[in-house]
Amino acid sequence: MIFRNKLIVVLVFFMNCGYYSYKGTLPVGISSISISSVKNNTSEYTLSNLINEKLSNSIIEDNILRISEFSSSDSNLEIEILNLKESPEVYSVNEVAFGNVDQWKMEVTFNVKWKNLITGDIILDKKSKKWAMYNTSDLDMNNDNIDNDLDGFIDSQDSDEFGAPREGAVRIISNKISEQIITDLISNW
Ligand SMILES: [Ca+2]
Ligand SMILES: [Ca+2]
Repeated sequence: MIFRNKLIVVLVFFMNCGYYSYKGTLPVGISSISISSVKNNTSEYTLSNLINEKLSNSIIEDNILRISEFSSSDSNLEIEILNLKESPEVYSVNEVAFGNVDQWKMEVTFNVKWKNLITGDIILDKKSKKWAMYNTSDLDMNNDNIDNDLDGFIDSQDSDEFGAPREGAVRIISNKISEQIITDLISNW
């Protein structure tokens, strides 16, 4: 019986730690967030939806903040996609001679502004960049010999690498942007 009580105490302790792990790093008085529709200055219109969907899901799943309407929220998040660049990344000697490029780098610059709606303070205003690699030969990302998200795992080793080249690059970048925003929200300032 004593053992069982101790076990319960230990369990409650760990459950509390888990629950408060994010809360402890959030700004004082902030428990909810509203997310404005993503402002997208690029012609890659799917970016907005992908980022919004992934970000909202992560905030809910990780129990970071309650998502609510702007009018009843402690804070507001504005995401602006500033630009998208695509540039040739890898040339082989022969291919340069023939003017071919077999890898492209897609790079998206975005800005995140997080505002405390109670005090009017800007908690975070940060510009970042995320990128992905894709092939020009229309191979599936799972079979292109490229580490598309630059995480050290290639093709079948990496569950994030699938789909048509450009489409996959947009998806990978959207995921990276969402992850970066989550990291920024729960980081100390
Ligand atoms: Ca990879
Ligand atoms: Ca790949």
